[in-house]
This record gives sequence, structure tokens and C-alpha cells, in this order.
Amino acid sequence: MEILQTEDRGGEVIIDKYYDGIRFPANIPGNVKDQLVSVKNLKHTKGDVFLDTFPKTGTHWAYEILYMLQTGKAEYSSDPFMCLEFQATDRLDAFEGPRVLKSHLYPQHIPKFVEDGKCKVVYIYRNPKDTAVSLYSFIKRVNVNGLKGYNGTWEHFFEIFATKPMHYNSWFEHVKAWLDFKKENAEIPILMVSYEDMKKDLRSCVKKMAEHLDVKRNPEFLDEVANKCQFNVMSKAQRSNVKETTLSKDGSNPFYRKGGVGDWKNWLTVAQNEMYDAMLQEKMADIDLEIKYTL
Ligand code: PPS
Repeated sequence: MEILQTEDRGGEVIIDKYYDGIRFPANIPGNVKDQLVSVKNLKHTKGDVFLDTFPKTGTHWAYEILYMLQTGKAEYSSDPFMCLEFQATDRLDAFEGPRVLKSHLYPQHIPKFVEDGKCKVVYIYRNPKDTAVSLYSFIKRVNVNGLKGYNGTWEHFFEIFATKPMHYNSWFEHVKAWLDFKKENAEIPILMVSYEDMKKDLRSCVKKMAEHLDVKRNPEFLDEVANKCQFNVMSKAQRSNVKETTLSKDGSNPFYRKGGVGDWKNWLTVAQNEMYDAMLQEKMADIDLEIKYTL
């Protein structure tokens, strides 16, 4: 494992732990390798669901939906697990299901039982412009190792987000890795859902997820899940989540901000947008996925 620093044009740095080709946020425990070995060997429990995302693309949102669908109760998880790579896995092994295991891991690092097709997988993706805005806003709000020192401007941050590897390498690499994994492993039940589709028609996405998990839930229950997981309702309920508010500089919950599609228009300058769109044209040639930037 190596400690790597990504330096922006203003000299501000984001620190990562680099291991096995991937840059992990510096708050991942220890030498990374031991944590990944524990994750790989995690025990399978009946009813497990595996949720994977690139950071800031709807992890908490999908987690609550999947948790409600699995438990059959339209109640928020009172003690959501952290992402697998940050979590003591003995606690997970001791947990009586149903578990929704969330992570930002690349396919090569997911638990063995997930690779073996033993549980349902959901991958959420979000357009990279809104993802960049959300990540920058998060980094400015939190007080966790490896992030708290970063005090760069949006202009400088966006430049590194677009052009340099940082947490989990890059949005493009992550989405491509999961698309390829899905294509190459047709026997693994993977459902890909976009943040934008969830925003546009949450009820339909909740139904799609319930069908994917193969849980029989009546229409009223699906309505209730969709209602409870709307941004306004869910963010209000999570406002004082102690586990999460302690991560922020100001005591707010840093995992909730605007929860919308298209806020990037308020952040990207015309020049930034043109630069990124030119890049997208080239990079998206490899990514067979429709990405929506507005609703
Ligand atoms: S993390 O740190 O990777 O787990 O963050 P993640 O949960 O993936 O993403 C945080 C963004 O998701 C928004 N969010 C929601 N949007 C719509 N509806 C609901 N219910 C919801 N819950 C969380 C959250 O506000 C962050 O996006 P931004 O754009 O910053 O608001």
C-alpha cells in the first residue's frame, strides 16, 4: 500500500491509499489489503443484498429502499452499516440478516459469495457532473482523515475530478468496470438503476428493485417505501443521525444536500462544461449506458 497525494492547481491535496490498482480514501482502515481480504471472505447470510456505487451517486438512498424491501417494513434502518471497505467485518458477520451490504468497491474486490452469484446485486449510477458537485460539497463539509485538509476551490477540484485519478480512481473507470463485470458475468443477478430515473419516477424504480430482489410486496407497501424515500422526507428523518452528523464540521448530516438532478448547471462554468463535454464524447464511447444530465 502506498499513500498518494493528488495535488490540485492551487497546491491543495487529496490523500488516498493506493492498493491493487485502486485509490481508496485515506480513512479506509490500516494497510487496505487486510480489510479487502476480510471483505472478500465475508460470510454469506440468506437474504443478503449487495449494493455498489461510485461515491455520491445515491448510496444512502438506495440503501434505505433496499433495506425496507428486504425487511418488509417501511422503516429506516436505524444503524446503517458503513460501506464494507470501512467497516469491521466481524460486526457484519455477527449481524442477523437481512443485510444490505453497501460498497464503492470495484468488482475485483467484492465478497467471494457475491462473485459466486449467491446474492442479488444493485448498482446505482448518476451523471458525473452532479456527482462531482456532490463530492466537492461533501469534501468541504466533512472532518474525516484524508479529506478534512482539502481546501481547494471548485475550479481546481473539478479539474482534478475530470482529469486525474482520485478516490476510487474515476467515475468513468468505475462505471465501465461494473458494466464489463455485468456483461462478463451474466449468471450474477445485477440490476443497474440510475439516480436520475429514481428521481423521475421513484415508485417505478422501487417496484423494479422489489422484482429484482424477488420479494413479494403489495402496491400499498411500495407506495409507502417510495414516499418515505423521497428526498425531503428521508433527509429530514436522517437530519440528526448521530453516526453521520459526527463526520461533519458543522454538525449537519453531510450525506444530504439538495438531492436533485441538474445542480451542476449552477456550478460548472461554460468553459468547464465545454471541456468536460469534449472529454465525455471520447470516454463515453466505451460506456454503453445512457446518462441523463437533466430531467
Ligand atoms: S456516499 O457518501 O457515497 O454514501 O453518498 P451517497 O449517499 O452516494 O450520495 C449522496 C447524494 O445523494 C443525495 N441523496 C438523495 N437524493 C435523492 N433522494 C434521496 N432520498 C436522497 N438521499 C440522499 C444527497 O443529497 C447527495 O447528493 P447532493 O447532490 O449532494 O444533494
